[in-house]
Amino acid sequence: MVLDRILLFSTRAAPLPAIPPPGIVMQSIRCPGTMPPVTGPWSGPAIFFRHIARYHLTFQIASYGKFLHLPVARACCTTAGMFTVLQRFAWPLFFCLLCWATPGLASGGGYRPPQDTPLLGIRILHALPHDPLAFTQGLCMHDGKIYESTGRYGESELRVLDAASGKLLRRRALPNDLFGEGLTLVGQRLLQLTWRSGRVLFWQAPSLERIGEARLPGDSWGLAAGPDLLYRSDGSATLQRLRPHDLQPAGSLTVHDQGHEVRQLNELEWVNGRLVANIWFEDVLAVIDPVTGQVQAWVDLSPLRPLLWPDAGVANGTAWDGRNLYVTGKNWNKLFVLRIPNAPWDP
Ligand SMILES: [Ca+2]
Repeated sequence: MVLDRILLFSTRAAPLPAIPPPGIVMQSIRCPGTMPPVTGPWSGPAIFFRHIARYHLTFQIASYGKFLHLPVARACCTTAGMFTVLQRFAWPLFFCLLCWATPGLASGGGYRPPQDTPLLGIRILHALPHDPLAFTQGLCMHDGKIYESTGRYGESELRVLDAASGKLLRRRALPNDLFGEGLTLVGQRLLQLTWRSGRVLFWQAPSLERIGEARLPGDSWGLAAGPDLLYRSDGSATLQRLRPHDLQPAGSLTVHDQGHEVRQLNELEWVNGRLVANIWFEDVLAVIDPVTGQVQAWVDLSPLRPLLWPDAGVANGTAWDGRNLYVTGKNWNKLFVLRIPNAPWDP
């Protein structure tokens, strides 16, 4: 999450392609041999380098394309201007050089779905507007409303949106020392995690009246409510089960796919007896068996990326209304309503 803050440079919005008509299933093609799962001691650096490379090469450098002409040339004519330009481009240039110097890491890093696990396409029903300033950390739905938790110190909020229009209905600011994270509903009570403060905030839905809080030690990323238990992610491959009435631990669930642990589990959603998880920095959703931890399928969100503005961050935010999947991300300008053909949660 800290990395996101470093990476979110201000860039200019570019024209976006139109949303395709609802009937079209969008699915990328697997490239055999190019998607190995990364394990072992190099997996951490590999993931890190690839994420950096993806951000800067795909978005930042592309976004700066127009900027690289006259303004830069003029700025480079003075020492102060040169310093400003170098300062602005230092991180992209540094990481580009690093990735070019270590092609194995840059191209082979990160988790890739094994070939035997289904990779599902998406059908976009429609797209709602979404506040591009919302650093989305949690999303859930109830009774025609979308509840959203946003992060960052000094900017974290709890929001309620109209599910039909995406319009912001109400918002509550968190104290400046709290970083909003995962969000779920238990009855009419909203539970909002905070990142490293060990505090869970309770709110009444839909009024967003603050009704209390509880302690919950450790890193908190995502939160979902199953019929009997809550599931909390902390960025590892292991989800913690919690009792919903007192948030006491009730075991854990390690998520794996074809023998490989699936790390960076982030925002969560309970969908018809399955857990659906965002993976930090990946445009996929993992569909997880909540008993065994096995990934039953992956949902490919990469077709959404070209429909977003250039500053859109990672996919993070999944909610289920009983029929459709609502998907957004950090600083996304859209909230998509999706159907997933052949999903494991279908009857
Ligand atoms: Ca969710």
